[in-house]
Amino acid sequence: MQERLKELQEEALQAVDAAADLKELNDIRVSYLGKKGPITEVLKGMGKLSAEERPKMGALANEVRDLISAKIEEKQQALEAAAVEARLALETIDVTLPGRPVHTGNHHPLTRIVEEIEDLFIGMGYTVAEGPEVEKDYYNFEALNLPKSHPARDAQDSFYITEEILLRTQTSPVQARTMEKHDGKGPVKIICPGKVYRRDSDDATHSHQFMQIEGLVVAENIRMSDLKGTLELFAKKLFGEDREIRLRPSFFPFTEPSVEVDVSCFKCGGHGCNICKQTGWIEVLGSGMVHPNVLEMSGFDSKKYTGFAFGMGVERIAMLKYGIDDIRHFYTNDTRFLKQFKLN
Ligand code: 2U9
Repeated sequence: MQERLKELQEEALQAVDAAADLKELNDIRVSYLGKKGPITEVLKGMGKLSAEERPKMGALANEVRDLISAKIEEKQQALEAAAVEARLALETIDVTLPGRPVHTGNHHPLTRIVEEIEDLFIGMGYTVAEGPEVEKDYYNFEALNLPKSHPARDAQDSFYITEEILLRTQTSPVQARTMEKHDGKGPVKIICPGKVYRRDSDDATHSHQFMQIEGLVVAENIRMSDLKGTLELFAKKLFGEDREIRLRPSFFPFTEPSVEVDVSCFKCGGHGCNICKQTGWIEVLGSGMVHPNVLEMSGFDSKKYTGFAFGMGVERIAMLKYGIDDIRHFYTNDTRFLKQFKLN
């Protein structure tokens, strides 16, 4: 019996040693130490032993069982540690490998210009006002001193929904609506960015849809010098501190007097080059003192209040600033074009 126990011990320890994984090890535990295992089987024969030998054999059997059990435990820990090691090796991150680049988008060049101009005017105390793109003839034309028969309407032919409703040709109706809401009380100090529409043939410099930013200030004692100072600051901020502006007389139905505003050429500094067509000046916006008719139609007393207004095409500003040669680049969504306006 003693020999049989030693034999079993030897066999079990070898099996434990050879076990390749936790499942195999568990099978060994069940087969050697389980209730139907060979050790239990041997112990069943103890009845045949003398009273003297029985406790010795019992002690030996327990010793063998404990030894096998301890070896299994030891092996289990070793196998578990090896499994963790293997997993760690598999999941090792090579920190010296360059990371995968994350492709991020960027703002559209027109958005960039609009936000830059908005920030500039917000800094001067203006608020940003928006309004509908599908507009009433009244706000788009009538309230801006362009009655039905006015010849200047020809220059802004639009897409009509009905006789009285059209796609706005300028953002000026937003100013007219804002003034109306003010109930004849100043000050009004707003800029209005947005899309506008005109019946036009598209080419490198014309588009039937484009963006404008217009501004309006109405208060007591607003003078032409306020207009000039504001636009000079605008030109310097957008095109460089060394820029100067020049006002040329012009005509707009909604302003009187009206001026076109040129900025000294940012490329040649005013000496003459291909950008400024050898003149030293580049036209960037239109402006003027708000026509008394416009003030009155929107409920302001033109004897008490005066104001100035200005308007610019955002595409034109962006084309000048970034050297873009075709307005259609803005609308065709070619990522090779758009990516060039990524900051940093
Ligand atoms: C109100 C009163 C006056 C807005 C103005 C211009 C001059 C102007 C053009 C620039 C290029 C339009 O995009 S463009 O084709 N705009 O020259 N706009 S003054 O005057 C207003 C607007 C609203 C109530």
